[in-house]
Amino acid sequence: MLRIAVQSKGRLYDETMLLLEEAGIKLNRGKRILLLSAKGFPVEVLFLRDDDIPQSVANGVADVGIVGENEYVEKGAEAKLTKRLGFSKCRLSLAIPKDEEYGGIEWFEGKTIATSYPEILTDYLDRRHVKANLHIISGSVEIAPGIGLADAIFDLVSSGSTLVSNRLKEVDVVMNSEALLIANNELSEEKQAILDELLFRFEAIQAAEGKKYVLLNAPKDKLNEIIEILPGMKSPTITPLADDKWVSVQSVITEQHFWEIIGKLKASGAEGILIIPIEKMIV
Ligand code: PRT
Ligand code: ZN
Repeated sequence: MLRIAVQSKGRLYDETMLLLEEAGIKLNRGKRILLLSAKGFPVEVLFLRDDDIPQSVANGVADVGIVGENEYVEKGAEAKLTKRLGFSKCRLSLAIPKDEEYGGIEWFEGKTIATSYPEILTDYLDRRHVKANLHIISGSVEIAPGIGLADAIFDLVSSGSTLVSNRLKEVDVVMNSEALLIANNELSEEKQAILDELLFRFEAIQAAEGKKYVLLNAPKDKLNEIIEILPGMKSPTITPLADDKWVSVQSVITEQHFWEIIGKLKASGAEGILIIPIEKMIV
């Protein structure tokens, strides 16, 4: 049995649960809200505050955990970074009042900075030989300058709109963050085997992300031109049709270049183009 710690509610919750579900981990909804076992896979899920996940994994209360990189680095917990999961992306940045002139990191010398990430910030300022006072608060950091509690803030930013509405501007990105899968340093062989299977499933899900399966009919005399347009996994599958002047072509395309590719295919004489979502991809 592998115990996975996940955030009980908040910004990581939805995508974490979706990822687990796509990996075939269906939870037995029971009365015990803190700990749920999965159906058909030897995993149980422990719901915690994100702040507690790195430590729980380090001390073995949980075997693995899904947590933001910001929390993992801040807590300095002795747990292995096993996989970057690519969601809940944000950055930890220094921000100052919008009308201040900013010439560089020296601006912060002697200033008071409000933050919930004192470890990461202290380390960053020390390396740049800047001495500042930290005001440690756990929520609503962005209002601190406006109410005179601090000169600046060091906090998570994603769209930047919270900064704008508090008349602040981002002046230095200290680190980027995304959700991580972290693991205890001393997993038993049995737990490691379950984790390996889980990683295999996560990779299949990630590989399929942003990819579509395309099926189309191509006139044989245009086949080479059409194959050139389709960047398949290896090469496209080609099957004959009842009309021997035509063939069916199947391949995988990325969403990024989707409309561009479809436009070129049509212009090259492809017909009956079908686009199908891909759920998992084992490469
Ligand atoms: O209750 P618990 O302790 O579990 O949750 P929490 O309140 O500490 O964390 P939560 O749910 O807010 O965030 C969980 C994780 O999501 C964070 O640790 C980050 O790894 C990640 N994440 C991604 C974010 C953001 N984006 C984000 N934008 N966490 C917080 N924010 C906040 C930020 O602090 C600021 O207040 O959103 C605001 C900024 O957003 P923008 O879009 O206006 O820039
Ligand atoms: Zn938290």
